[in-house]
Amino acid sequence: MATTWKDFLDQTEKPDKFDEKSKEIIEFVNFQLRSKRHIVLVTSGGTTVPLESKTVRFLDNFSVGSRGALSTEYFLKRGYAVIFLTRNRGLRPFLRHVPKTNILDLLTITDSKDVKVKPEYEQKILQVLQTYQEIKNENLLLTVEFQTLSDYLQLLKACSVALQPAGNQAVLYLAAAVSDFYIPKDLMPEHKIQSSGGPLKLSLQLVPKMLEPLVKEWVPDAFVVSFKLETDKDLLISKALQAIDKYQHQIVIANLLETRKKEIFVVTKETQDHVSLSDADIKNGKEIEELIIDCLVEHHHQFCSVENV
Ligand code: 9Z3
Repeated sequence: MATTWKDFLDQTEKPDKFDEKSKEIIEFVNFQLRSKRHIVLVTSGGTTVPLESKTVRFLDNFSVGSRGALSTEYFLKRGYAVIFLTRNRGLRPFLRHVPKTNILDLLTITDSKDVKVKPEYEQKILQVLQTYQEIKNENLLLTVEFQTLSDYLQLLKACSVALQPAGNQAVLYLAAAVSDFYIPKDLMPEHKIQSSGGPLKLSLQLVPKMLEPLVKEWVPDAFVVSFKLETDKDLLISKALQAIDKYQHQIVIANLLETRKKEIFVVTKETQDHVSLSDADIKNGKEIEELIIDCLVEHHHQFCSVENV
């Protein structure tokens, strides 16, 4: 059973194509460093926790990856390059603006048997595609996928270590909803759990906190933003402050499950800022991630200027 982060990472398998993905991440970071860009790692979506080695069943959580996908777009708008570490079926930046979830509903076949976007969607698709292609042509967005908790943590370490040379130009924006519990390999059944065994009792172990090595060892000079999610508003700020105190990173964004799309708190050691959308903002389609990123970019610039004095 893993009690430290090192044991956890040693005892869990690396995700598929890990070496290939790590190489891609390093190359992407080096490219951005040569172009003198700020780089942000955005983590997004929920991690799964397998119940069997040959996995039929797993535990999952509510996160759909909106926070990560929307924030990625606003970071790109502010000139940051983004490594988007996302759950494989999570919401994607840009794609989220495409009006239909089934791509086939967007298309039509012409008399000459060509495939075309239906006229009513042309304008919208053109707009989204133009922005997306500009981002891709300038190599500003790298998408890396995970599914399980261990995939996520192995890739989080790979991304963090790759960002080390970026020093204080790197931002880590840890919005993924990461499980606190897991079943270690040595306690996990190999095959599908049989219902003939009667009601299922699960015993889950605690996942070692990765924010600690991330801040202290993997990217010690970076600007680190973690998220604190609660359902009880009386716990929210105190838990955010505890996290800052324990891990000594720069910012915790505190949010409640039910109100996360319209209000958050930006918590630092010294300050607590309430950031929220007004009714008029909501009516006009404004997104809270735009306000979050504006606020963080300001904090990051200040962090870089203090560090560079
Ligand atoms: C968040 O709090 C994110 O804002 C949400 C976004 C997951 C609520 P959606 O993906 O939701 O847009 O549907 N992320 C962090 C959640 C988390 O696991 N935090 C840990 C904790 O609260 C600390 S790292 O203890």
